[in-house]
Amino acid sequence: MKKEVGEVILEAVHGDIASQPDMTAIVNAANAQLMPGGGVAGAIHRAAGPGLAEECRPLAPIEPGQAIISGAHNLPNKYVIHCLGPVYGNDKPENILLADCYRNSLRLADEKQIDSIAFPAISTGIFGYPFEAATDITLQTILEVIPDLKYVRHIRFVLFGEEDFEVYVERLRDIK
Ligand code: AR6
Repeated sequence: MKKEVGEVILEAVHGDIASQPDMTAIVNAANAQLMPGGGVAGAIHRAAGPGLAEECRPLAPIEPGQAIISGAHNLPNKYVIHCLGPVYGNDKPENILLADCYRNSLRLADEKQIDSIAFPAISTGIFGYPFEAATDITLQTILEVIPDLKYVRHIRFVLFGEEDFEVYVERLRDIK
């Protein structure tokens, strides 16, 4: 499912964030220590190999809402942007911190002249953010940032669950 917004293509796919070979950058739903974990972080570090954790170690810890960039090691991409989402019910205000994740990741990508970037649904797994509320914040933030982007022209959302994918399809369809 693709939607054009100005000069940018928004796309939702059902799949694995670590298997997006046509994207210049992928985003990691990281932990503060930037170490391998479960979910997205586990999949990314497994596919990247131990060099990714080694490169990230001196950049940790990061704060909720912050984004940093590294190489992609054995992944088929050029960069990984690591973002720490808020833990729902704990890191507050969680809607602002989640919006910061997407805003800071996109700004960093644009600074690096990255043309294409794939996001997972940050904070909606182990960190417990309700999926539909997180999706609304994500898309609202991205629509706010799009007019400022000079290089990013393709933003993909990679959803692991079929139902999660359907939520994105519906929300993208609703964008005027
Ligand atoms: N590709 C795309 N999406 C995925 C994948 C995958 N391979 N695996 C899970 N998801 P999570 P968080 C979905 O838990 O909530 C880690 O252990 C998943 O269904 O990866 O930000 C870190 O080390 C959910 O919708 O990230 C942190 O400690 C979404 O991706 C903590 O979990 C995010 O799930 C971060 O928690």
